[in-house]
Amino acid sequence: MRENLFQCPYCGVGCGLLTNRGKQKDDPLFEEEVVPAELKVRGDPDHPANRGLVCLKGLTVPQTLDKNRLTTPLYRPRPSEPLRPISWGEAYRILAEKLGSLSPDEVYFYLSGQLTTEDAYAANKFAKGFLRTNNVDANSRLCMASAVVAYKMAFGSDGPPCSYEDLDDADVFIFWGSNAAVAHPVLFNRLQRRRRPDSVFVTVDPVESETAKRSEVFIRINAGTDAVLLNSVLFVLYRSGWIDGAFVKNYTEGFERAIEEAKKYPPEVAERVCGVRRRDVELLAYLFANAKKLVSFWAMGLNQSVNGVYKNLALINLHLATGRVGKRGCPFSLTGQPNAMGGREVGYLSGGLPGYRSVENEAERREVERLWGVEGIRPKPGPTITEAVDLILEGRIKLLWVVGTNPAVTLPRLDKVWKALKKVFLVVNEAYADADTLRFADLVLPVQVLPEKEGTMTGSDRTMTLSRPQVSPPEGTKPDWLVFTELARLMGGERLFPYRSAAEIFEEFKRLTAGRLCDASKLRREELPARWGPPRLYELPEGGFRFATPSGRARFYPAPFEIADFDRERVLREGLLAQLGEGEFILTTGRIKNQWHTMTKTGKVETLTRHELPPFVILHPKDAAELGVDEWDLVELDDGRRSVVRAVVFGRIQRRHVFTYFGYPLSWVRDPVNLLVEDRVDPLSKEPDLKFRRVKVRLYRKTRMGEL
Ligand SMILES: Nc1nc2c(c(=O)[nH]1)N[C@H]1C(S)=C(S)[C@@H](COP(=O)(O)OP(=O)(O)OC[C@H]3O[C@@H](n4cnc5c(=O)[nH]c(N)nc54)[C@H](O)[C@@H]3O)O[C@H]1N2
Ligand SMILES: Nc1nc2c(c(=O)[nH]1)N[C@H]1C(S)=C(S)[C@@H](COP(=O)(O)OP(=O)(O)OC[C@H]3O[C@@H](n4cnc5c(=O)[nH]c(N)nc54)[C@H](O)[C@@H]3O)O[C@H]1N2
Ligand code: SF4
Ligand SMILES: [Mo]
Repeated sequence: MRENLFQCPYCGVGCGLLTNRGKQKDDPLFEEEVVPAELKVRGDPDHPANRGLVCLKGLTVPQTLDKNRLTTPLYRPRPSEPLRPISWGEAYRILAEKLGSLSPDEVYFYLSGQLTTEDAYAANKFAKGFLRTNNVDANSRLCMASAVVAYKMAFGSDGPPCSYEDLDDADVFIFWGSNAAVAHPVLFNRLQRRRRPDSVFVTVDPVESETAKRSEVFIRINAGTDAVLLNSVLFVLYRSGWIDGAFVKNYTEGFERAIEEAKKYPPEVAERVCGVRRRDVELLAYLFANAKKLVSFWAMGLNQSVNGVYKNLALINLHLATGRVGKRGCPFSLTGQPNAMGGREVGYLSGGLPGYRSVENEAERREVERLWGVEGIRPKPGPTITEAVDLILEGRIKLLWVVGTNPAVTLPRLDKVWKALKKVFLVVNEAYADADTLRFADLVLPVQVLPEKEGTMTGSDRTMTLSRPQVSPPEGTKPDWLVFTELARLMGGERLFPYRSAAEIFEEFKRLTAGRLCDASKLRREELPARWGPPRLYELPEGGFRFATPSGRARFYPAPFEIADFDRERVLREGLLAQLGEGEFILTTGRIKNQWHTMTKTGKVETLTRHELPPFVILHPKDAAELGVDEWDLVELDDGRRSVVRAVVFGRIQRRHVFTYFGYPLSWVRDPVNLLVEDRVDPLSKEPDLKFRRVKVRLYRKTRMGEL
């Protein structure tokens, strides 16, 4: 066991970080008590995810640990009163009483891909196994839900088909709706280092992102239209005779139906709808047909859309059509959060159970009941988080317990969310006193963060890392798993929650994965980091493939284009930008390099905030000229219901598009952009359309840089 190792608590690359704490307990440098100010971090040269690399966010983790921490539970008996400190004992009593007085359907848990596997497991078991409610969802719903559904539809499971080793000998990389240079920096640097003269990076994005700038080819696409371009590429592959007939015949099903749909999107349609050039469609087809090994990465530019699952499937179709699963390539979904993968393994979305199981599958449900020693796990998935907001407003959910996420900024339709957070009895497990959601909280429980506590997480390529505690946590705080454990015991759940350590939860979790696709039962905690499953999940040792579908074949799907805010047929006929009236734009959103979401951690690090721009929106200089605005002028974005004001920076963004960061905390802006973002969702994944909104843009006020 590496005593001085922990996993970076930020992105899904899952870097292993080493500290100056001494290597082992018998190491003379080893210290039991280290304070954050003395903690130093570097990349672990032996960790398979980063091999010694680290980015600025990872490097500055120690500086996030000792600022503005919560150290005692807080409570207010009435919303009109301020929060005041109470003891843990009182907090548990209040919770036990509340939970005891409500029916399971009136309680809802909103969890996070930033929790350790043990934290997430305990919370999920508390809800689904102890209270017996499936009213559980996680911020992964806003993140990788579409990828999960598409992977399952195409391959029969949502285990990513390949691993980081598969990146080392590929020559073509496509970043489709992924700004990996910013969002997955160590992964991107690893690719950069291996870049050869013949390798090609392609980025498909409405904005010339950092990733686009570092790519040979940048395809500037209209937001929301990816399914058209992807289908068009399939059409060109087909027409050019570039389909890998043997792979399609031997290992897939459904090709004909997918082609029938693709035929509706010849390159002229992609030109018109997506605003791309015909030769870019042909280039993509050429690369899929002729690369030695082609890996496509995608992230939120595909997932966060009403068309999210079909965008994913249309991309997977290209890989299946050209046999690019395995030695010759891979469709690789980049997970965002450090333990979104662990969340999948634990089954913390509304329909999941541990070991990639589902509440709807009777046999799987019974198995978990037997392993947990409970009866009556509900067979129906609970509502998703956006549905839960409506149920709160209708008065049907009365208690909301938020763990490891900051919905007051990051959920769509914030006007509604704020009303709901005011109405519900809101419990928040949180580490920082300035986290935005606390403004609405009735009960606050102060928790520990990594690397103060022990826990495991699974990174994008299924590598599990054990984080050992590196500093002593602030007094008065507890790890999330312990909160659920102690409360359950108080409520009569000693048998279900016997845990004295995170390690005991991990052992139980492992048992629940035995014999499942994500089988981690043989991984020894002391030997982590290690990956579950073979490097290529569906490739057989003797050659060939068997996918996790009933037939063992991967499945093509027809992947039709859908769009919100516009008439689909007119968009197909006349193009997207042609639909925009005067002053109308398409708003899209995403990340910035040095901040992590709502900045509760990265906002406290001087090195990271020093160079941050004031809250900005990217605008094309020609559009700015038409609006009569200069760089740094303030513009107002308005969806007819609410408006948001931002400073203009010029960028190479698709015409009639604007881009802004969604994570500004309420201490930076009174008007987070998710006031404008709708809560409509993809019908299959229920993932919200977080990157697409028709808005009006107008000059708000002329400024000079110095004023801001
Ligand atoms: N620095 C930093 N890194 C992070 C995070 C962070 O907060 N900060 N968060 C982590 C998390 S949880 C996640 S989920 C990942 C997200 O990682 P990414 O998905 O890579 O990040 P985003 O900036 O949200 O979106 C990527 C790109 O999608 C583009 N885009 C918008 N609409 C469309 C569209 O319709 N089509 C296409 N093709 N592209 C579109 C945006 O312009 C943007 O450049 O990042 C992780 N890493
Ligand atoms: N418009 C728009 N909206 C978006 C997105 C977008 O691209 N565009 N992206 C979406 C995506 S992909 C994501 S992942 C979400 C992210 O949205 P959130 O998850 O809401 O954002 P964070 O700031 O990461 O919030 C994490 C919170 O948990 C706290 N925390 C940290 N560690 C721990 C811990 O161990 N235990 C507990 N209990 N708390 C802890 C932090 O202090 C912080 O308050 O935003 C989504 N919203
Ligand atoms: S790449 Fe991601 S996991 Fe690695 S150090 Fe940076 S933020 Fe942390
Ligand atoms: Mo995410």
